Amino acid sequence: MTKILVLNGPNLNLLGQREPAVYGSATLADVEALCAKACDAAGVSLAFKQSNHEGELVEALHQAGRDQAAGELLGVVFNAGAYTHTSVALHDAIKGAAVTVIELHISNVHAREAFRHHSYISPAAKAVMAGFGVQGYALAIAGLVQLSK
Ligand code: CA2
Repeated sequence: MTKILVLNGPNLNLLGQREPAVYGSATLADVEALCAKACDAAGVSLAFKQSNHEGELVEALHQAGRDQAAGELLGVVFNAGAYTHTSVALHDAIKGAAVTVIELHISNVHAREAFRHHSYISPAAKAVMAGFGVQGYALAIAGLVQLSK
């Protein structure tokens, strides 16, 4: 069975604990459960990771590129958190690993502060989703499966 990696960046481990008006009340464990359900429905398996460290996210993208090249992975649903707006390293990792990435944001970053309007991930991503709340993860999984058909 092919796999999808859902990869989450810094501070997303705090989901459900603060800022419910922006990010909702679901925890990261709730997000993992909804991703598992979406993957089950699509007939793919789920790998789910979160890291607060840029280098660990780079390593995860490199491994995802190797897994995709081996035919074991469809791609990555990636919420890079605040590194979205700062990280040339993550941009380069996606390009360098030649991995299919769906960029995902829980909130509509374009309706928020100006510093959230620029993404280093978008030019390297296959598709971009923002503003659907945590249900966006399920939509992105379904979209990634569609793209791979
Ligand atoms: O909307 C998104 O998914 C973001 O990627 C979330 C990032 C933010 O920096 C991006 O601009 C948009 C922040 C994730 C931190 O999440 C928290 C959740 C609860 C409490 C504090 C932070």
